[in-house]
Amino acid sequence: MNQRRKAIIPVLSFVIASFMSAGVMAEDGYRLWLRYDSLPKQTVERYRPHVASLVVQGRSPTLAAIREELVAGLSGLLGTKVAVAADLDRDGAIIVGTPRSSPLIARLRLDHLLRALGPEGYIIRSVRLDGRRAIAIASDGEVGALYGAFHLLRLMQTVQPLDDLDIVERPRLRLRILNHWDNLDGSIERGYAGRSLWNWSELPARVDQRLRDYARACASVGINGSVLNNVNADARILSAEYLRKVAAIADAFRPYGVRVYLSIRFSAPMELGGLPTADPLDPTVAAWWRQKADEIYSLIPDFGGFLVKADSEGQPGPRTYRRTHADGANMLAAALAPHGGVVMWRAFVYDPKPGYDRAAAAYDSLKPFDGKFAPNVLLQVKNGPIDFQPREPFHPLFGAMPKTQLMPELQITQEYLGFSNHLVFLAMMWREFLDSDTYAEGPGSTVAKVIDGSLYGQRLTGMAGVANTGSDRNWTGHHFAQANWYAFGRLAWDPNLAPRRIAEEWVRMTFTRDPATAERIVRMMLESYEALVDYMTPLGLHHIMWPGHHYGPAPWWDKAERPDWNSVYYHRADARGLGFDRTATGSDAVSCYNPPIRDLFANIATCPEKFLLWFHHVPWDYRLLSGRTLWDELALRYQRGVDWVRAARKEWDALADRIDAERHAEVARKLAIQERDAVWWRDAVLLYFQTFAKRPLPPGVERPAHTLDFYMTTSLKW
Ligand code: BDP
Repeated sequence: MNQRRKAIIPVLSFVIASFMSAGVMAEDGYRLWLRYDSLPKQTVERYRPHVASLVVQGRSPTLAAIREELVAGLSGLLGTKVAVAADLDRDGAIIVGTPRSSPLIARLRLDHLLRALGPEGYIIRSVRLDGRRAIAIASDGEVGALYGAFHLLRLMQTVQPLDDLDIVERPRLRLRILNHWDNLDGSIERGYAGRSLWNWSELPARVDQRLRDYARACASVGINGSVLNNVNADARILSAEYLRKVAAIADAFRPYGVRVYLSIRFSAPMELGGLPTADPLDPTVAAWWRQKADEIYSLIPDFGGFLVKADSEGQPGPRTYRRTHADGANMLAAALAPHGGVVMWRAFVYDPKPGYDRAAAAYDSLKPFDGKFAPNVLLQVKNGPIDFQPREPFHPLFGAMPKTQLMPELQITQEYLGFSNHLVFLAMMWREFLDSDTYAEGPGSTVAKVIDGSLYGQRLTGMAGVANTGSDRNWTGHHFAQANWYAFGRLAWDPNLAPRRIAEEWVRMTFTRDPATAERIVRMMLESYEALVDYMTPLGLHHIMWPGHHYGPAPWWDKAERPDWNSVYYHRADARGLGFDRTATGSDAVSCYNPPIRDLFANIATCPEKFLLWFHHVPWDYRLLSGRTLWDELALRYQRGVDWVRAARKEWDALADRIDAERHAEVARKLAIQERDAVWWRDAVLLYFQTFAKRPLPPGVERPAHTLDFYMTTSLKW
């Protein structure tokens, strides 16, 4: 090294060190919502008597993780290193553990209550032991204690009081799982935040530190499972070589209570095992899967199970052998059952038949199997009947399979919602879905009650979210997309949570503790979903995006080999009007729903306007609730969406001095793209539908910048 470089290094490290000590950290979003920057002085003074020391008795990887998180969190938030003690030696300790790991917790005699809450539930309570005050975080399981530790940190991060705590929590759903559509080559199907987090070529020798941070983030919101690979699965994931890599990931996740699962390829016995068939009823096939399961569990004793996309979009499945979904799922379930694993069988199946409507396809294929699946099978059903559109009515299967363990699949990654360019808070969409009344057992049979076991008492419950994470430094591409990962975890823990509460927590933990600023950001988030629907697919429009990549509009698309892969199949625009008639005069897919919601949807006068064009072919001059014609209302909705994005940009700009410059600028750049895209959607879609409606744009709607021809030949760039 030359002299000059030698001299520069100490200077540089001094500069970096002083930056760090001044609290100027790179605001690149890496820390997610787990930011432990020091609280205001007054708050610290208020908290200090409650959190003077930390006592985590016992030894285990999870207990070590708890200790580490609380030391980092408390020290950061309070601005001084927290004292770690072996016993309760002063007032104001935090004691954490299970009755087995911690003699102090055992002395609280909470065993009965803790057992009822299960190994993931917890109690946070202000207690007295030997006359000393303490906050106890107690659970029947160490992972539950970890969840409790994150809860306490969240209280502090969001500046909640710590006096007289009495919090009792348990997850409403058992499996709270991220689905990663990651390929073995490191690419991610529908991923918009860089490459896969799993570096298969380095594994198992090297396990990236980032995997631990991923597991921490998951645990902090109660996510307890991760399907590592794409549902369009590569059989090699089950090879001995890859299973060793998977085991290394499982080892990294284990302290945080995150179990690994794998997507399997149904024909793997042929591709990997060299068998002549993958027929689920062939004994050699079943034996191959049993042996494979044994091999997996010998490496990963707490392996979660399989996720299966079969007989869907070209993926192999039981149909080749004239076997049913139940035959396929139950054969796999039998292989996993001795080890306690589960099968998540996807309901995303839609084989074209003459006169068929894709919105009824999965219902028709799967409803007949209600009650036919093995006890360790869950049927994983997308929230809506088509495919993760900006807005869909709930999937009718949620009201039709009382004897099946239904597990919703939500899409956190924004395949159809502007990738990682658009700010949209998805908790609003998920709330609408979970609150939908299926009327399966009369009024009040909401999706939330169907899936959490309260309606039918299923033993196994769960929720899956297609992850939006990747190798980008900020994990999700857009800083605000982190909120959707957060919201998914919170809703999987408690499907009854209000989006406002989730947004408030997240904003305070992530961007600012200033209540007025937080409120402004929260409001933006809460409005963002409806705005996106306005500028993409208002009034029940769906599947009108550019084919393949799905970014930007292409309502004119009619070139795909399958009719139901074309936009024109879904909107059915003609001289008379717009929309898909799914009533008795059309496909009658509405009959998949239970009365009275079926009749409500089927009647154009009572159908909620947000689903109008989903269920009805509506004349251009039909009057909506606003008194305006369909055409005018449609045009004004698109304009309203654009107006919102413009207002959001102004609002964000006005917050410049309240958010760190780095994240502020990055979000501002994304909002500029969002405005460009919203304008583009409005112009392209309205110009195209105008060729049918033959009516002028109503006053208040801006004229498009280009001709229809331009939009039809130009794909929007992301
Ligand atoms: C669609 C995606 C496709 C997925 C498929 C699925 O476009 O990439 O493979 O869903 O869920 O939304 O299987």
